[in-house]
Amino acid sequence: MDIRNIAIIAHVDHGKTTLVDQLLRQSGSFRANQQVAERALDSNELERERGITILAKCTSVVWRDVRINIVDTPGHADFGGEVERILSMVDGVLVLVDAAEGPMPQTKFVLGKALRRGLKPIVVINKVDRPDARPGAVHNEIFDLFALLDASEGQLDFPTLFASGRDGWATSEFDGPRHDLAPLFELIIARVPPPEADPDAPFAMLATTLEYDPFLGRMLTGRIHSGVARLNMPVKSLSRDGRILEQARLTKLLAFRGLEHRPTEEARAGDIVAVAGLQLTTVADTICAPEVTAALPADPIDPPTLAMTFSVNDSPLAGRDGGKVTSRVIAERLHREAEGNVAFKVQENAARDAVEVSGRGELQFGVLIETMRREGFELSISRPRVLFKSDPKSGQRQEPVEEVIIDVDEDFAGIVVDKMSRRKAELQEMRPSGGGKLRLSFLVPTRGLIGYHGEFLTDTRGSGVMSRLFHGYAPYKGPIEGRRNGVLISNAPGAAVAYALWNLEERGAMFVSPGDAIYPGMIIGAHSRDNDLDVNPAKGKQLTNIRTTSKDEAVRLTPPVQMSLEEAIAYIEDDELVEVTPKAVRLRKRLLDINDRRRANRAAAAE
Ligand SMILES: Nc1nc2c(ncn2[C@@H]2O[C@H](COP(=O)(O)OP(=O)(O)OP(=O)(O)O)[C@@H](O)[C@H]2O)c(=O)[nH]1
Ligand SMILES: [Mg+2]
Repeated sequence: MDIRNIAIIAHVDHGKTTLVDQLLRQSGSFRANQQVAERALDSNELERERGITILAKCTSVVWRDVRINIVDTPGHADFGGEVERILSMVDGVLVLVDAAEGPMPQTKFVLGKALRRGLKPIVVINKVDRPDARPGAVHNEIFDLFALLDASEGQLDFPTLFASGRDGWATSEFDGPRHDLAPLFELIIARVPPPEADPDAPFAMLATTLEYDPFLGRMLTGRIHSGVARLNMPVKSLSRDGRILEQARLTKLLAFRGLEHRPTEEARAGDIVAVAGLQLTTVADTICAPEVTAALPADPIDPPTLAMTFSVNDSPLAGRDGGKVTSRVIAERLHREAEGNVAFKVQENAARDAVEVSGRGELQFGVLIETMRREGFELSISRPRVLFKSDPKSGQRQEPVEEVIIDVDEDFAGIVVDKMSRRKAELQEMRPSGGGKLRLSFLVPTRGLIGYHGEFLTDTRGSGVMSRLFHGYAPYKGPIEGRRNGVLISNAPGAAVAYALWNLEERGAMFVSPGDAIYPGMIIGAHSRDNDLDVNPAKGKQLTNIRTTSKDEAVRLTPPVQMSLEEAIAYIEDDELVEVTPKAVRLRKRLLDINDRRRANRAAAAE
């Protein structure tokens, strides 16, 4: 059968997974009565909850006797390291751009990678149904972006479709007929070249993504570069530098058919398949017949930019919710994660009571921690640290820098520019983006962005949109001020009392509600001043002989600040920790004892 391999790339939320739903549906990949969830490919629990794609996934549809393998990619920059490798297994890309938002940082990033690989993209201006769509202007912006990214003549001549992935239509003229996605299927078959692959050479494929299947174990997905893969055939694997990693058999061979992974006996060069049976092989390694000697060329995996320490939960409330609490089970779990997820590196400290995990972004860490707490783990998490590099020539210290694009109402631009420049951001561009909004672009050290997102939402009353993307390494920019407020620290154990919280409200915003468990050293609120304050949130009203009316005792409390896991991690300072259990996320001082903290502060002041 004729084959086409394509990837769908775009900025986060521009509608990739929704479009795949419709491609599956309109190609007749579902049975007539099959119940299919919306964004069917976002199949894992956290993907469904958060409405984002975390792992790239493969599917395939048949259109007029041509099999089209489709790879849906994550749009969020934290998971974007995968996209580059995925482009190595396809011969064409659909670049989706939201008809209202236009090209965004991740569009530029993934498009740049696709153009450099020599792929000729098909542009889909998506969500044309949006009332604020501006397809004409967006089309021009996309052309400018291609030019900016040094597209070749052939690439600049890109075909464009106007579409609503959600409503299931695409058309080559903006005012053309809005029937179905046939124009998109036709364009894919006409414009994407069939894979160039030699079925007569020995078998070789590059492992491109890795997943754990509860039944089959380690599953490696890739495009068969040459030859034929057969069930149970003996294979070996080679690392990028050509070392032999292991010898094994292909105990499972799976083809992607709609939403299913279908076992198959044989697959030929050019097709995308998943294989099982290898234990040590990972992404960017070559799986091949025993007689092959050279590894296939592969891009190195992006280095991590952020690190966090995971340690045992040693708060007084430890062990109440979770069954998995010891440093040994935590370390084992993290090692397993790093085996299956190439974006993470894991290292135990010398004392073996904490594990340093390095990765790429706060969201990526958030997803890992959330997964672990659902599995019953309790953890203490430190503030993320940026990983520095030293310039090989000058030995100068370098730090990761990100490109940040912010859309805000004009009224909020001042405060955003002010806050960003305090975080050592450089304003690159400021221009109107329609509807009284401004689009600001900055280059800013990753260090400066930790913890900014929550503040940004408050400053712009929730109306601002911010997106960020790894830009590169630049010379260290000097110290950046941290959180400006101190915190309110409990000096009592027990449970928070409404009356006490009501009295504390004038000191700052609370993080706890009446009845919540507290302990000495736990952070229960933000202080409105810059110093930390020890307070007693458990202190009730003095009872007197004369009973007051019950009305008098019912205090009205401002609802507490509810932080998500990621917000909590971004909020804390170096001398603080986030306590994570299956049921709770609490903030605490690293040193719980007030005297220990005083001593540490004195020592720090003396230095
Ligand atoms: N108006 C409109 N909304 C759409 C369309 N396609 C998708 N959406 C909405 O846009 C949101 C994001 O859609 P997804 O398909 O998850 O986007 P995605 O590009 O896969 O997102 P990530 O994988 O997280 O990068 C959802 O709320 C969709 O309902 C469309 O054609 N029109
Ligand atoms: Mg998606």
